Amino acid sequence: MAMSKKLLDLFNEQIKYEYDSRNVYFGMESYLRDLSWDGFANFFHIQADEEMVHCRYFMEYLAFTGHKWEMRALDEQTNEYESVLDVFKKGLEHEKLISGRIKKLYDQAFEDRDYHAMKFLDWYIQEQAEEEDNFSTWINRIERAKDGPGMTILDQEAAARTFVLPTNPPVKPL
Ligand code: OFO
Repeated sequence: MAMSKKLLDLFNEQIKYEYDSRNVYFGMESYLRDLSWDGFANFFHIQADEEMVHCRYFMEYLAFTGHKWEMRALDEQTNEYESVLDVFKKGLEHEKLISGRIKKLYDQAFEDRDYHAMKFLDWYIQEQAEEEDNFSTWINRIERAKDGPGMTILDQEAAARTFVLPTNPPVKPL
């Protein structure tokens, strides 16, 4: 299945972005583990695992359409933050950046009239809306808890997050 050069390049760039996302969240986990916020740390551990799945779907889509994926150089990530709230705010910022990248991909697929790619990317459009909503909700709740005892309750809630493989993958697994 042919793909334009521009779209192929954006797909490969997205593999790097999703991999970088994993490392952004491992950096956040490291910061939170160091402060013994183990529940929040778990939240970001799971978030990092999900990023690997996002990354993998892009690889699988390329393989499925007869292309080789590339492994591009990753960016260095930090594990320094100011607070739990800061971590979640930076997480939301990061997700907004990724949403922008997905829209760029979609724009290119639209320009190419690559209907199959658009269908694949629909999954990510929905996923990014959910990611942004999830981070915004946690930010609101953490702001309400204001470093009081409510923070411990939120930490315990975050500890319960588990990794669940999506039941509706956008591409057939290899
Ligand atoms: Fe891959 O959604 Fe987050 O970054």
